[in-house]
Amino acid sequence: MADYRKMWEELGMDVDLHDQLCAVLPQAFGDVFLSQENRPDSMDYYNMVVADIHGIRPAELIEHQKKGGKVFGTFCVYVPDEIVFAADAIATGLCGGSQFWVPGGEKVLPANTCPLIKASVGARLDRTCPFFRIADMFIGETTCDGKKKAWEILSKDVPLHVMDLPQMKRAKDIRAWAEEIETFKNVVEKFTGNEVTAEKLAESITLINNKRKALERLYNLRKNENLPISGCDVLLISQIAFYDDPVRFTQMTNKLCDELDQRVKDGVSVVPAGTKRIMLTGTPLAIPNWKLHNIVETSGAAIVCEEMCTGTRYFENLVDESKTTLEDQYMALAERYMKINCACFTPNEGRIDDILRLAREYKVDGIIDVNLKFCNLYDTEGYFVEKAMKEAGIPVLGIETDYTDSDAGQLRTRISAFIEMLDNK
Ligand code: BJ8
Repeated sequence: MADYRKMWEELGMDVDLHDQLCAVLPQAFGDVFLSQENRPDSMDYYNMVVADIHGIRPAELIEHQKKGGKVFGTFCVYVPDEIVFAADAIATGLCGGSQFWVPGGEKVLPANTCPLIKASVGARLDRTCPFFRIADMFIGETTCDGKKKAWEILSKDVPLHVMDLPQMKRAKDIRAWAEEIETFKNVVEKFTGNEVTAEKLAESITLINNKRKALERLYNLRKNENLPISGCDVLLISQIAFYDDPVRFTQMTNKLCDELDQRVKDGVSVVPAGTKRIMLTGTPLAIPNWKLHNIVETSGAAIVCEEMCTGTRYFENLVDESKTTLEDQYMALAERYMKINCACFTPNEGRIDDILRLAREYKVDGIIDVNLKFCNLYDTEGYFVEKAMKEAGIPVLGIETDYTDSDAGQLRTRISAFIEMLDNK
């Protein structure tokens, strides 16, 4: 890793504490990713991005700020990045996925808060993540109660705008979300001093759609019987999508897909024929949360799809590019974003339909429904997920986990038993 200490010091980070994180990440990355056999050559790009995760992209964001640009940090896939890029600003994901940040969050949040929220708050307050230092403004949203309260705490430390996400999907809720997107545009314009015109917004809609298309292309390749790429590698790419430069990310992901196309033609697979195909559903897996993928894929199965925000919920459905006025573009954005099926909505039957459809498309043998500890939304919705899968005859295993490694042994036992059951079916 290049030496970015000076940059981190200038960001006001706790560099000594941050060193502890830097000390463990390379080992974890090597264990999970570099130990895999027959990885596509094009994974080199993503390896490089992660190896310098707190260096390369933060340095680019700082360069952007030096030229007068702003950086917005987001925590949810409902927040439309298109608005940010249309104002010549940059959006970057901020969700924390490491146990390293959790104790910092627990200093101000109840212990029975989900680890994603605790890690995100801890990363900011402990000053151990450059992205959390660089972002000029954080954008929260009213998805779950834990996040709503966390925004109140974070807003004492950093400028923070909260988007009021409706919790139902009636026509009036979609209109309300379009209005909220307009309000967001006004906030972004004021903060950046840059006007968002219909032309600029059309450009950024295409920019983000292109990223979605590249991810969809990558996911479609996993539908092949011969699996050209592991679930671990696709998870890493999905995680990087949240903060990498969108143009470069799209190019590199399409380049990877070209290589995978060739693999499919040549009948190359990263797993032996007959390996059981698993889909994960549930709460997001923020970087560097690689625990479950690693366990599943070192227990004899392959992950072929993630019905998650670090997965299909991030890229499915495009924004209509044909609109030429801001009013129509807000509505087109609202319609696309309200097709995401997060458990914070009620009812949320669309998510069950998605899971059933994805299970068919990706020819999955079984589903693991994942819940981050203390997420009531996805935990409760697990009831419907399990019921629907049982009715459809798809084996399902429900698990709850956090960011610690303390349950890794137990998870491995349960997941191995599940895979064995699939093997014997
Ligand atoms: S669209 S899943 S990114 S809200 S896991 S913090 S819900 S208690 S992350 Fe999410 Fe947007 Fe929904 Fe996706 Fe709360 Fe649950 Fe924690 Fe969650």
